[in-house]
Amino acid sequence: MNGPNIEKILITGDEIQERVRQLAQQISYDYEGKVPILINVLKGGVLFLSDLMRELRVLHEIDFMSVSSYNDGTDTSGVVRILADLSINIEGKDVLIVEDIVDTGLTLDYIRHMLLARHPKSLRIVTLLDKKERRRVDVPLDYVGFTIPDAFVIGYGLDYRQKYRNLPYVAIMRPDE
Ligand code: PRP
Ligand code: 7HP
Repeated sequence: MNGPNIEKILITGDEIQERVRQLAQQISYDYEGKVPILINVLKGGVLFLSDLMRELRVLHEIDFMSVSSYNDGTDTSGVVRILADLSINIEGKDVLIVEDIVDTGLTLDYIRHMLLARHPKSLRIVTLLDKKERRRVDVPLDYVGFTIPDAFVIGYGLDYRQKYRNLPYVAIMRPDE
């Protein structure tokens, strides 16, 4: 198997697991007595969701949406496509969107408005990675794992041309890859 062309490991697997535990602790505290619906944005967010939910100490449900804005490369197309919608009604529910990364913010801004139109009781966002410098639309983030620099990253769910999602760490990819 050809390995990825990695410039450096930005966040180790241990650092991710520790931060996920801390986020889960905070979320469990904030949602005590509630049963939030965790909405996972496929495909990148799937590793983060599965680790996060195992650490949560509140009852919760999960559901999935599939969207895509990065066609096949390292830059956003700017057009968000809904590939698959939720399977449950979120009206009157406490909703927590679980994302792997917020980059330009275009994806999340689109999803957030779409979900708000369905009248959830509350809507919050947790993202593992926040690439702040690249933001084009302001999106309110309630829980952030790590703020990262403006570099293309792979691993822990994040892909380059659909590959490398399985890496247990987050790494910066060499630009010439
Ligand atoms: C990635 C990521 C976020 C989005 C962030 O999804 O999972 O949803 O890009 O970028 P933005 O803030 O610039 O909109 P992608 O479209 O690559 O799909 P994937 O999760 O299947 O990899
Ligand atoms: C999307 C995305 N996917 C993989 N790596 C990154 O750095 C990314 N930013 N936005």
